[in-house]
Order: sequence, then structure tokens, then C-alpha cells
Amino acid sequence: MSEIIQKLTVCIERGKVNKSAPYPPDLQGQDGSDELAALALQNNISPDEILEACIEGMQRVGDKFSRNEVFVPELLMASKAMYAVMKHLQPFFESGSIKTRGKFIIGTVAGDLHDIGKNLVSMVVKGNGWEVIDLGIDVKTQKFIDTIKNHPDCTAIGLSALLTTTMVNMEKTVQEIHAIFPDKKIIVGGAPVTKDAAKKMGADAYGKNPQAAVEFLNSLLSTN
Ligand code: B1M
Repeated sequence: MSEIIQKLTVCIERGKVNKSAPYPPDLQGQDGSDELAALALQNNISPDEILEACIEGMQRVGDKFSRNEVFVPELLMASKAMYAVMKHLQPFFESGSIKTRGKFIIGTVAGDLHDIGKNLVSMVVKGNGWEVIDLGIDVKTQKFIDTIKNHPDCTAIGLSALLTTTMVNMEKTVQEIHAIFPDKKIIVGGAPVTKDAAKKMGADAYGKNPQAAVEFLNSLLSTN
């Protein structure tokens, strides 16, 4: 693994956003995730490899959180560092065809404020030629339903959840959407969601990562 990538993972884990950021104090004056992402791209490191490094950093800070070694403020700083990288990656992930293949509605389910994974899915799906209607975080079931009513031509709906507690809301949303729109396909994803859980809640697909969401959407085109 290159030195740039290793440093980038540490910056995400430690929440070091850029060189001028005073946090964390022991990394003052050093490049942050912003500069390192730019440097990585200049060195022809692929956007996918950069993203993997960031996910590893997020995993590390998440593990520390589980062990009570860091707390919510540290998670927030890690998120800021991750967003600084996503700004650099966005043009690569969104540079797909201009003509859209169809419409995809996505949101993080009610009660859940995690949006990094959902935003990655949005970017990658967009980059693969889909129009994305991103409803953001903490999206109540009714908001999904109203949006589908306003966009009856949408191809599918994507739900993201990062908390085991909000998977309950995910299931409710899947079931209520299907009750009103039985033909609309729903894909669910997020760290605690599994293929089995997706099946049990009645979703049409489980997305382990953004690419899986793209494959699912494209598969819907070939079956139509
Ligand atoms: Co929170 N958090 N958090 N957090 N957070 C987790 C999820 C946790 C696992 C940390 C831990 O304990 N180890 C834990 C959940 C435990 C559980 O329920 N199993 C947790 C907790 C407990 C909490 C709070 C309750 C903490 C508290 O307040 N005491 C609180 C809840 C707030 C709320 O939502 N109501 C909370 C808050 C936060 C912050 C706001 C501080 C921040 C989020 C900021 C933001 O999103 N803008 C945060 C963060 C950063 C994390 C961790 C560290 C990182 C999440 C992340 O962005 N990962 C996380 C630990 C971890 O994940 N290891 C943790 C990177 C991202 C790229 O991955 O989102 O999984 P992910 O997305 C992946 C795939 O899952 C997939 O594609 C992405 C790329 O591969 N994917 C889909 C996601 N959605 C998809 C949809 C699809 C398809 C694929 O189709 C539709």
C-alpha cells in the first residue's frame, strides 16, 4: 500500500481534514485528507483505491467507538475528513453518461442520520447514467411515498440504514411502499443490513455496496 494511501487512512481515522486544521493537535501542520486525496489522484491512484482507504479509516474509528476509545465528536471529525475526500472523488463517480437510464429515489430511513454511504451510492448510481432523487437523511415513510407519487416513472427506490435500531423503520418503509406500489422495486443497504434481513423485510434486493445498487438497477432495465 502506498504511503499516501496509508496516511489518508490515518487522516480519516483521526479526523484530520486539511493542513490548516488545528485538530487533532498532534497532526498540526501535516497534510489532511483534503490534500492527500488530491495528491493521490495526481499520482494516478484510482478513485476506488482512495475510497477503500477511506472506508478502512471509517471502520477503524467505528471500532474505536465500539471500544469506547473515542466518542461522537471524533466520529463527526472523521466524517468531515471523509467528505473532504468525497469532494475530490465526486467528478469521477458522477462522470457517467448525460442521458439517463431511469430514475432512482434514495434516502436514509427515519431516525437515521448517517449519510456517507448513501451519498456514495447516489454518486455512483448517477455516474452510471441514472437520475437520482436524493431525499437525504431521516426520511419518513410518507416522504418516500409522496415522492414516488410525484415521480410515478421512477424505476426503483433505495433505502439506507446504519443502525440496527433503524432497520425496523426500514422494514416498515419497505412494506408500506410495496402495499401502495406493488410494482416498484426496492433495494436496501447499509452496514447492519444483510441479504437475509433484506429478504425478511420484503425488499427486492440487497446492496452490499454502491456497485451492487448499479447492477440491480441495470438488471431491471434488461428485464423490462
Ligand atoms: Co454512527 N454508528 N452513530 N455516526 N457511525 C455506526 C454506524 C456504528 C456501527 C459505530 C459503532 O458502534 N461501531 C454504530 C451503530 C451500531 C449499530 O446499531 N449496529 C453507530 C452509533 C451507535 C451511532 C450513534 C447512536 C452514536 C450516539 O449518538 N451515541 C449516533 C446515531 C445517530 C443517528 O443516526 N440517529 C451516531 C452518529 C454518527 C455521526 C453523526 C457522528 C456520524 C455520521 C455522520 C454522517 O454520516 N454524515 C457517525 C459515523 C461516521 C459512524 C461510523 C464510524 C462510520 C459510518 C460510515 O460513514 N461508514 C460507523 C461505524 C462503521 O461503519 N464502521 C458508525 C463509511 C460508509 C462508506 O460506509 O455507510 O456502511 P456505509 O456504506 C457502505 C455500505 O454499507 C453500502 O455502500 C457504502 C459503501 O460501500 N451502502 C449501501 C450503504 N447504504 C446503501 C444503500 C444501498 C446499497 C449499498 O442501496 C440502497
